[in-house]
Amino acid sequence: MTRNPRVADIEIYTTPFCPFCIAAKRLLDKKGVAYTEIDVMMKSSLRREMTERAGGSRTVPQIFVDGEHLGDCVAIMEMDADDALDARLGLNTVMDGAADGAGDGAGGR
Ligand SMILES: N[C@@H](CCC(=O)N[C@@H](CS)C(=O)NCC(=O)O)C(=O)O
Repeated sequence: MTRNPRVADIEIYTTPFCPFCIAAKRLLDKKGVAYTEIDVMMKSSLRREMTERAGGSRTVPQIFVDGEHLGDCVAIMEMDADDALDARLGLNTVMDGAADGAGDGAGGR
């Protein structure tokens, strides 16, 4: 599901029937970013790993970008509401050719 190969390395720890996980994944899908899902349902070692990496947070989902803890579902939704999520996901890079003058400059002086 690599739709944007330039975005950061994103990991999300989940369990299968968790509505917050579904909502978080839906938001990441909407952003068009690829992510690695780590199902901790039957794996206490992975749940422990998640909690350690997330600074003690025990609930799922927990989302990481380039190895750094981003937060839980509500956290990424709040970041998105503040227009801060795209940059954290590596989506604010200038697209090749996309910024070529179409709007700027036409009526410059
Ligand atoms: N505020 C959290 C709530 C997450 C939450 O409550 N997750 C539930 C599953 S939907 C959970 O992890 N419950 C404890 C557990 O499953 O051990 C968020 O936004 O992600």
